[in-house]
Amino acid sequence: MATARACANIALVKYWGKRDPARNLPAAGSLSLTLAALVTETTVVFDAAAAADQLVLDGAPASAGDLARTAAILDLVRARAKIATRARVTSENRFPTASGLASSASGYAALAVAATRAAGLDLAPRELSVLARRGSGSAARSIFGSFVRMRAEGDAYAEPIASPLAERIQMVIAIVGGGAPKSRGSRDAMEHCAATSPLYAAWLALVPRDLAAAEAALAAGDLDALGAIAEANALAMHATAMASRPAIVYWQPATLALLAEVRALRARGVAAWATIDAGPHVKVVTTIDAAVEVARATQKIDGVTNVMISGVGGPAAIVEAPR
Ligand code: 2P0
Repeated sequence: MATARACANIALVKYWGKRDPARNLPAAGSLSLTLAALVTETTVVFDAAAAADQLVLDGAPASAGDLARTAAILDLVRARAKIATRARVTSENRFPTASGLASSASGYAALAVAATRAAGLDLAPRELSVLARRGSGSAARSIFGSFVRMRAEGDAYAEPIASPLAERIQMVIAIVGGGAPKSRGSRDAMEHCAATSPLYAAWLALVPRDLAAAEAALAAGDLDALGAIAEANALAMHATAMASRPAIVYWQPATLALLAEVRALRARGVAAWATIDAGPHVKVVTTIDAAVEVARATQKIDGVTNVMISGVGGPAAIVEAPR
């Protein structure tokens, strides 16, 4: 058995589209920040007495879909370790309650680390990243801490990027509630965009340019440049989704109000740039110095139900059992 912990991540240059859905290979690269406040802890026990794989998520038996996706990762681990034993998996999201945030990135990263160790394997981080990617594209990035780039080529793995900005960047996460219908899952939405959005080709052409500019900003320690790219890239992803037929619109009124608030903060000289994933919530790139002011400003917006401040998270790791 083994237990592992992994942090979620938020993309600054988004992953939106696959070149091979069967092997879950992304159509383009992406770039993210791993967040300390959003942690998943997963335990895997290979149990000779178990007749089938089992998954308990946040204390309750998982859906058939989640179990099948987890069993697919366990199958890859078993093939590599040359074992046939079934596993009992328990996974807990240590996210603030009702955060409304997806946990597949931290979840599959923690699963990859715990399952390989429990099977007696000792994989390099890059191999763990490839394995986590089979569960969820964004999970490949959660193997690493701080700033991470995902490579689309070949086996599609992630790797860390050093930047002086890791010392001062923070993220404010504004959760938009208000009884909105559940967002369309990103896996299905990406496929729909690729098939129907007239902007999808332009999106794929844009990503390498945004990646190059974001990496230059990270190397130079230029938060203004990084923030501007992150906000523009997220808006381009959402424009692509909105142009799909029928449209995919993740935004709620509070999402737009948050975008306006972030622009107003910036106009006052506050370091703040918005990014939005496959849902209505807004994540604000900011600094340690400005985070509390940004959090206060976003908390006042109608429809915002919860606000968190997160620092930079570390890599996925085994949790050693107390002796
Ligand atoms: C991202 N998202 O880069 C983008 C931006 C959502 C919006 O990665 O199908 O759950 O499991 O590989 O990783 C969410 O997609 O997709 C995602 P799959 P995943 O963070």
